[in-house]
Amino acid sequence: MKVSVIFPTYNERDHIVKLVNDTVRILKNENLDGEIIIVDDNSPDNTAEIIEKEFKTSPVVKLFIRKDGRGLATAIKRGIRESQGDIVVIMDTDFNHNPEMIPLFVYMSKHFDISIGSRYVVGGGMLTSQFRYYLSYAYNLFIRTILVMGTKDNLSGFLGIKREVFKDMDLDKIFYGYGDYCMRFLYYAKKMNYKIIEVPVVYNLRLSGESKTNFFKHTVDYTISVLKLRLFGIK
Ligand SMILES: Nc1nc2c(ncn2[C@@H]2O[C@H](COP(=O)(O)OP(=O)(O)OP(=O)(O)O)[C@@H](O)[C@H]2O)c(=O)[nH]1
Ligand SMILES: [Mg+2]
Repeated sequence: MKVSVIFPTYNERDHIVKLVNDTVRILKNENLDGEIIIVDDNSPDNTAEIIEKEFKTSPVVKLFIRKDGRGLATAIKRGIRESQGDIVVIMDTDFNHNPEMIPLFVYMSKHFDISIGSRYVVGGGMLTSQFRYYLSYAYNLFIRTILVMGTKDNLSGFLGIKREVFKDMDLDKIFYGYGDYCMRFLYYAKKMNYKIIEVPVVYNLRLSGESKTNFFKHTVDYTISVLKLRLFGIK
């Protein structure tokens, strides 16, 4: 069984080498055959150059640089298309998501089609301020209610997915925008009756660098996405 770990990067120069090395070590310790797919949007801080220099000879690290446009969800889509693993793991590249959880996602794939790294089930949480935690909890409650989702963390962004889930999926209709791809993906998966589990994860603080999330703009965009999904489904 092969695992593809997808890392979308934009200005993550100070911790990307550590993240890749940690991930390679974690996969090796668990005897997991894996590949690391990095999709960088030509980051002005030279993230791609650093990766190229450090992992030029690595057989498992594959770097793709996009020079025409930017975007988190389309970077992940490119990563999925370039990947070959039986299980695809999607995660942030700033240590918000702990790579030590990857083997658990792989284990879960024996029983489930999709694992969500969830902040809102027992054992999960966020090391951010209480304010941010409750704000994101309340917003996720809104999504869950409007879309009638069984799952609690529909904006997780930390996912383990069996390849066959992508088989009949039109990636272009789901992987656009920013973190809202996650709710579209889970909405689709629910409609298709895939087996989903929420695994508790703790959302850590980013290790260094700056956030690319514009909370006001993204909340407006996500709300439009929720309403569109509710009214029209995946179109
Ligand atoms: N390729 C690519 N990656 C992106 C883009 N925007 C964000 N990312 C990556 O998406 C992930 C999430 O972005 P962050 O800036 O960490 O957003 P956040 O996690 O909401 O904010 P923090 O909690 O402050 O880290 C990170 O791994 C980013 O490098 C983009 O336009 N292109
Ligand atoms: Mg982050």
